Amino acid sequence: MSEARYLFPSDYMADPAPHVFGGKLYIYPSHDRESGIPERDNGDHFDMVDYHVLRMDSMSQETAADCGLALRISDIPWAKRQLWDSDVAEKDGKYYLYFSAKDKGDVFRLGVAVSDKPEGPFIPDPEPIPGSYSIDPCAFKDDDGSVYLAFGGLWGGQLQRYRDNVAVYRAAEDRLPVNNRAALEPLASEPALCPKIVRLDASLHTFAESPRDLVILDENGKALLAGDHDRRFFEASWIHKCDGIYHFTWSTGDTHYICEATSDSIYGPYTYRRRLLEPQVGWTTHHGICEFEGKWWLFHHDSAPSGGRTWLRSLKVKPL
Ligand code: FUB
Repeated sequence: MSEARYLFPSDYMADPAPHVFGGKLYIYPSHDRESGIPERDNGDHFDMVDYHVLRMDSMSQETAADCGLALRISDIPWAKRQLWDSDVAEKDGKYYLYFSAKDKGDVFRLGVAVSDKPEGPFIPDPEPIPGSYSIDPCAFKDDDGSVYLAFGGLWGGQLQRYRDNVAVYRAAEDRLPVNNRAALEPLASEPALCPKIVRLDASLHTFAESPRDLVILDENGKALLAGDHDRRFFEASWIHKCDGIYHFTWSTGDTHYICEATSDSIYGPYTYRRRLLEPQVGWTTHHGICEFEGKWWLFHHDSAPSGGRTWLRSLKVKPL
């Protein structure tokens, strides 16, 4: 793969979700900022308060254009803090922004906000999506028009609290030291926690079913184990489809890789294939993949321009 280049040097943006709408490439990033909050495993230092949407009319453009403010946390009635990763799906000329934020009880939920334009501004629903939890929604629209969300993230993203969509370890987590969230992952010899996948109903405002496990198998057809830190899911779900095959890609978190698995069914099981991206400067590795102008592109971020401050990240892109 050739070298990545920075896409938006004038501000700190991360977690890129790229999509082509009306022949232009839109990027839905998190908008990093300096909050002064100390760095710790529950992710408090990622304290973002708004979203901007970026646009590329062509990949030959040197930098992405800022389409302006798309949504502020103060306009979301249910949200208290931490606007994390987001993604967008289009249906019938409307654009649905799915985002993660902590509610008034400090629990991560997924929200939806709607606009008539890909760049927003987006109007949020007054409540989070019923039954939603954790972080990092990836919105995938299949060929038949059905829209799915893949989501979930460990530690700061709180997925380790949940089993079968229920927060069984909420109280246990509150009793743990803040830098020991990993204690609620399954034992190393047990199957790893899975990302979740759910189909949205026709309104695109609610789940049509209970979220299911998106299972990732190893080369022997066995579910990846929790101790397999170089491959097990941590956060940053992304789905793209190429030649009828679904590609699920994700971050391994504490080992900082982006990995890829494939399936012939949206729900999986997916089979582990390869590593797509090596660790970058900064703790988080998070990406999005999109076809534009006849090529596939890998968007991601690193913290090199901020001197390694892991909560101040800069967008990058390279051809796949
Ligand atoms: O941007 C905040 C969080 O950092 C994201 O939700 C995670 O995927 C990680 O990139």
